[in-house]
Amino acid sequence: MVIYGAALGGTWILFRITISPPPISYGFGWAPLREGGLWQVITICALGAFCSWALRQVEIARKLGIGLHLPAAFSAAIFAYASLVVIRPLLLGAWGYGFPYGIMAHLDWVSNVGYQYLHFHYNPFHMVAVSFFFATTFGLALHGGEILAAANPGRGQPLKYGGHESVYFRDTIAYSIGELGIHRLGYFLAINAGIWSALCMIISGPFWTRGWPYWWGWWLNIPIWGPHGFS
Ligand code: UQ2
Repeated sequence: MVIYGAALGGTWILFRITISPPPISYGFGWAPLREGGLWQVITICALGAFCSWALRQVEIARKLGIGLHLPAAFSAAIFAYASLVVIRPLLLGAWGYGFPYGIMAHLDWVSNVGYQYLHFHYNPFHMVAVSFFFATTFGLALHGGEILAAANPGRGQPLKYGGHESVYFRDTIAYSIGELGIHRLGYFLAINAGIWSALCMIISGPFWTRGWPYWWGWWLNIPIWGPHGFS
């Protein structure tokens, strides 16, 4: 269907191929295939595939007698996708609010929606999401570096392990979160990155329609600044 949609689109330049959702005027109705109908079918198939995949992960985890952490984490990613193409469009009144499928097209959508709210970095939930993304990459860099360091002690030297890893961090920053702890932390940080990303989009439009910088008016208007405030 993606290739069919690309064939209808008038370009085979990879970066320009676009499969757009229906115009807003279709509301929640079905659109003809070439006017967003393909996007609707592709979205249903994508969500069906992602959810089936999550259920398959549950099946395999149960077979192996292990926890359901992996499908639980994957569900955060599905939630982030669904928030853009189902939840937010449902709250706004039309499938046309979903993002278009295409390399430049989806980037343009992100840029346009960002400027619609003047400065998206003032969205407090976006701030939280970005902080979680940064913390995730920081944590994985620390953990990946630590594991590779312990696994590569130098030619002829014995392999190092958990004890050395904890001591390394106690010596450098006076704290080690532990072998299991770093994985719990990574799991927490990564899932929260997805969840807060989804939430920062769901609140943009359905619950806040002005520019995000104006949201911070509450801070300028609190009475501790005196009777005149910042105005
Ligand atoms: C750690 C530990 C590991 C690790 C890492 C740490 C032995 C092999 C990376 C250190 C992690 C810390 C101090 C938490 C950093 C905080 C954030 C928010 C990224 O202690 O135990 O196991 O890999």
